[in-house]
Amino acid sequence: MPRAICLGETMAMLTPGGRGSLETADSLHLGVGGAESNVALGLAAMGVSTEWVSRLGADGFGRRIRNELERHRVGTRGVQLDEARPTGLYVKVPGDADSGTGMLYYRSGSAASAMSPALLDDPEVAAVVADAGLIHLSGITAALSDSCRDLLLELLSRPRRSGQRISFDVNWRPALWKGRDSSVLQRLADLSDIVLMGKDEALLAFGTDDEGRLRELLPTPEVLIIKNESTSAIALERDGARQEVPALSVDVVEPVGAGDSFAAGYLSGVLSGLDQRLSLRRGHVAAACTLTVHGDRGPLPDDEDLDHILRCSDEEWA
Ligand code: KDG
Repeated sequence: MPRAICLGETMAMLTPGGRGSLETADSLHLGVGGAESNVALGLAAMGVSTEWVSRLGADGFGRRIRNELERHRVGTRGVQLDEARPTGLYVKVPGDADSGTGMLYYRSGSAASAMSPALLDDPEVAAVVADAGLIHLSGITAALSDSCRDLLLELLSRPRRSGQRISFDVNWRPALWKGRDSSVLQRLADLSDIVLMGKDEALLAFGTDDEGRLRELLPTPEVLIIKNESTSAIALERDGARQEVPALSVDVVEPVGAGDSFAAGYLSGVLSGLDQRLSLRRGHVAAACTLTVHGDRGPLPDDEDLDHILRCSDEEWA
C-alpha cells in the first residue's frame, strides 16, 4: 500500500480535570492534539505506513508529542526541533453536544508556525515527501503564519511524481483566520487531488455549500468530499459521478477530532484501492468511533469487524 505523510502543527492539549470549566478546575489533563497528526494516527491505526512532518519546540511538550506519535507507529524523521520557539498549546474545554466544545489556542509564535518552504529542503523531509503516495495537508497550516501558507503553496505547486496524491482538509478555524486573508484556501484546495470539507465549512470558506458551485470553484481535484454534519458524506468526482453515503447514527460524546478520523478512514480506503462508497463508509466508521469518546480519536473495530461493517447491505448500514 502507498505510504502517507501528514504535515501540520501538533500541540500539547490541556483539558480541565473532571471535565469542568477552567474557572473551577483544579487540575488540567495533558494530552496531544493536532488535526494532521490525528489523521496520521488514524492512518497508522488502519495499517497505513505514515510519517508526520512538522516542527516542535525543543521542550518537554515537544518530546512528549514526538514520543506519543512514535508509540503509535507514526514516523517522525521529518520533524524538526526548534531551539528558539516553544511547542504550541491548546486548551479544550468540553461542552455538551448542544453548546459545543471550546478551543483556546496558545500557538502564535510556536515552533510549527515558523515552518516555511525551507522545510522542504531538509534532507529527511525531502526523503519522506519523495517517498509518499499520499500527502495530507489542511487549511489550519495556512492560517498559522505567512511562512506556513507559503510552505503549502510551494508544496502544492511542485510537480508530483506519478501516482502521488495530495489530500487537503479545509478544516475551517475562524479563530486562526482573524486578521488574515483566508481566500488562499480556494487556491490551496484547487491545487489538491482530494479535498475534504464540512458543508458548514464550505459555506464559511468558499461562500457556498451548493455542490455544483463548489465544483465550479474547485474544478481541478479528482474528488471533493462534502460532509453533511451527522447526516451523510458525498463524493463529487471530476467526471461528474456523485456518491452519497449516510452517516452512522451514534450518541455523540464530543465532536472534536471526528473530522480527522473521517479523513483517516476515507483516505485509508482510497489507499487500499476501495471505491468511493466503501471509502466513505470507512470514514463514517472511524468518525463514529471518535464521536463516542472524549479524546481526539476513538478505538477502531478490528479488521474482521470493520470488513463486516463495510460490506453490509445498505439496509443494514442505515
Ligand atoms: O480536528 C481536531 C483539531 O481541531 C484539534 O486537534 C486541534 O489541530 C487543532 C486545531 O488546530 O484546531
